[in-house]
Amino acid sequence: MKNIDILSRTAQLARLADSRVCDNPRVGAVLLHDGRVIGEGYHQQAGRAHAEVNCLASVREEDRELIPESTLFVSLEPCCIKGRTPACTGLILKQQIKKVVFAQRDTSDEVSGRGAGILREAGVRVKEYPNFTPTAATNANRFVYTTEQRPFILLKYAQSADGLLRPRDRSKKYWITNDISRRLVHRWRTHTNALIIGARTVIEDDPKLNARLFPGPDPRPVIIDLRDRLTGKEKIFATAGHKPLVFTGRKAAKLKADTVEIKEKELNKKALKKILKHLHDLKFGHVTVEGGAVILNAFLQYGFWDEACVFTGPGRFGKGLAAPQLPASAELTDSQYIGTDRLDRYRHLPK
Ligand code: AOF
Ligand code: ZN
Repeated sequence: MKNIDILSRTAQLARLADSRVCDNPRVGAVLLHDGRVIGEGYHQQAGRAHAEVNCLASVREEDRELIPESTLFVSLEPCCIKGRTPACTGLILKQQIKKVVFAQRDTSDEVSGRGAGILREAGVRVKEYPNFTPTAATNANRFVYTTEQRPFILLKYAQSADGLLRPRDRSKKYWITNDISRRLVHRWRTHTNALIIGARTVIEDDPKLNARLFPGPDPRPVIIDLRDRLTGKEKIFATAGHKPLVFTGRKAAKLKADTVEIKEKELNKKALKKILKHLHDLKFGHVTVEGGAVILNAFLQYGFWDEACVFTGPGRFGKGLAAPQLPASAELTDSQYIGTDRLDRYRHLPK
């Protein structure tokens, strides 16, 4: 069996983790003995066991004596610090594992390269695959969180076949995407720490913003209301899984929400930076921006985004509000049909 095949499995395991990993990366681990997988695990929640710990704990009693003769595969460099949990390098040495294969290095300052160094110094054979793409994707939120000091930002919106976000006649009820696409969006919601939307979208669409169509944790609703439009009677204050967080211009807002005052009345670069800093400090590793157009365009204009998922439905509106235009720095990575909807995924190319 090739090393990259097992690393692919670690990436699959990593992807099982939902938003409870918060600011931590999603990590998967596999223990291989003589071509046979004897253990598997992934990191499920910040503050709880790391992937390596869960992987070793999964080994059956009769296989435990094989642990020192096995190779441990991890999607990320094993940590070497006592953070919220003990160092994985300590566990690897204690279990006398002699071979470790991992993909990318951890970008946390205290770990980067040091985890691998500690293992090598102790005589462990370590092989790294820094260019392995499936794990680069699962580590991306941690990379952005540590290097940019902000959460990983996913932009998500749906447009009509003629490129509009909504019809001109706002009184009409409309759906752009089908049931399966909507369920997929709810699954994504279990993988993100916050859903960011503008006050205008809250008032006009009155959304619930939870993950009701898929089992898993709800994201925190984050509303940008720099011009103080919310009244507090909107559905979101009663139905969301979590207390909303509102970035507002007023001093003492009477909303059933946590409020953070932002002095800028425009969603300019300074205001966005303050908002992102606050979300970083809340240990949100991944956030999703769902609209409307003003909010999406602001994140695009200032380059605060990492991935975009764009649904295009089969219907046409004729006249209405134009969907955002993605810049030349957006690279199409995947395109697929979900029934009659098309889903295009883009990544923001690094500068
Ligand atoms: C690993 N395996 O499964 C994960 C790692 O606060 P803690 O204890 O969760 O430690 C945080 C550090 O561990 C930080 O460097 C983060 O990137 C890394 N996450 N490391 O060996 C794992 N989730
Ligand atoms: Zn660890």
